[in-house]
Amino acid sequence: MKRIIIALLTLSLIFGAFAIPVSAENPIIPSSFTPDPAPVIFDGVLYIYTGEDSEEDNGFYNMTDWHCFSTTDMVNWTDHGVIMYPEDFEWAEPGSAWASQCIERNGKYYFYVTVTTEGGRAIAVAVGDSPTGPFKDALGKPLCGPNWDYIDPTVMIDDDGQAYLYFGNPTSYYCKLNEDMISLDGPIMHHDMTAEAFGAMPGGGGSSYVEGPWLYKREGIYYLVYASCGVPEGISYSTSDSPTGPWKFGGVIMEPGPSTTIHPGIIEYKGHDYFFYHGVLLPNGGWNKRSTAIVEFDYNEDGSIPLCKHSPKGVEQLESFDPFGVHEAETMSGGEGIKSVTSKKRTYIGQISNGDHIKLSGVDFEDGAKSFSANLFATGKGKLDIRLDSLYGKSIGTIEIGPSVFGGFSDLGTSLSENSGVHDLYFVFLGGEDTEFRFDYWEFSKDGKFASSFPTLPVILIAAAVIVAAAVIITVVLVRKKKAK
Ligand code: FUB
Repeated sequence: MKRIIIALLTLSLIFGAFAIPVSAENPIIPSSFTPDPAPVIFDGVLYIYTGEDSEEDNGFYNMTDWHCFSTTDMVNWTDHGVIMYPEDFEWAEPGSAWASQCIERNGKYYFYVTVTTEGGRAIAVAVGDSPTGPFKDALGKPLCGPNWDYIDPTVMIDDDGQAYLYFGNPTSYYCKLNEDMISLDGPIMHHDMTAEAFGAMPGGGGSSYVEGPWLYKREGIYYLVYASCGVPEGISYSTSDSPTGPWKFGGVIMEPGPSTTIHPGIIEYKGHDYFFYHGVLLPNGGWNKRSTAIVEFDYNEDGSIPLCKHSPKGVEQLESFDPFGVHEAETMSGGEGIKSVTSKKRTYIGQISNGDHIKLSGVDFEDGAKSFSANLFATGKGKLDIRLDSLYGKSIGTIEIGPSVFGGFSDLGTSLSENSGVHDLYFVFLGGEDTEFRFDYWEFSKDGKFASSFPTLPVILIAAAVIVAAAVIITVVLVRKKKAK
């Protein structure tokens, strides 16, 4: 497949643009595996918190860290990088970054996570001053647990200010939180796991509740959405007129199938209702390599939730994307062959090779951008081609990159040809077989100014040769002068 893409890219460079439809919008994040999505709105921005399934298989769920992503248009998402590792809880095991959720109270952000520790799993809580952290372990010990049932926290603050924490597999546990959000107000309770409350497990065997609870309130009704139906999991929901139940089974929202597990989150954003879950659609995806997807739905008049269909199509873009000003390369609606990397210094897109690309949807260039600057690194010679409307579409500018020196990123730029209006935007990387590109941030500008190029290896070698030659000439002249005296 990669060879065909590279051949088509080369043809489009030689013969000009042609349109071949590419990339569905599900899964929404192409640059890492993103299981267990938890959607939350802070200051008008929609964030999701996810785990990260490691490429290194350990035969189970090897989940190295938690990521945070944000959007304002539902299609272009910015990856804020790794926001925490299980190791940030000194008492927790590496690789145990299971499901999470973040909530704000009194200006602080409380990040509830599942980790494994001695004796079982546990719900931990960390605190930060922003939705993207940094977060710090609030307690130095579990908030709940250890207990092998204690996974998948979901938190809700009710209209009267009382906060509730739900979690659990295969039992639904709940407790009240104190206003400090890091201590329990009373004991941990659990529900009677009946078919009336949570539906009947297909084939018998009690209630269909499995795990992954998601608690919220809408128009006076409390909803508990959860993974159900056994393995593979589906998603069901129950309703109540109280945040602690008793719950009444409402129905199935998604039939079992898209993945072995399928972790739910529901939220209303800008007048639309969205159901978040994870499937296995990313290349190399699988039961423990999962990625977030979204379906839009409408509640029925009585508040019931319809059956949603798993689909690669994704959701509609809510507003166009403004490309002016500095943007992270980790902002995208699609892409291929790329990997989000969080180092000590920065989060960037790495592991990019010949033929790989990043896509942004519905980008509004208004009257047109005159220039483009990007912060890039390449291990060999290559280029970044900026294309419109299709992966094989019109090129509006090209930046020659690398080889970069001393492992450093360089600010590079180019002027652009006509690009006014709204377009899908593709950053396409072309280079040698072994060249690796890294991409940190970019900027379109209306004034035609672009960042100047940091000297690449050949330029540095030429500069060094000139300096050495000048030193030799000066020395020779001085020696001759001395002799002449
Ligand atoms: O991702 C690890 C576990 O798988 C989660 O905690 C569950 O909800 C299921 O998605």
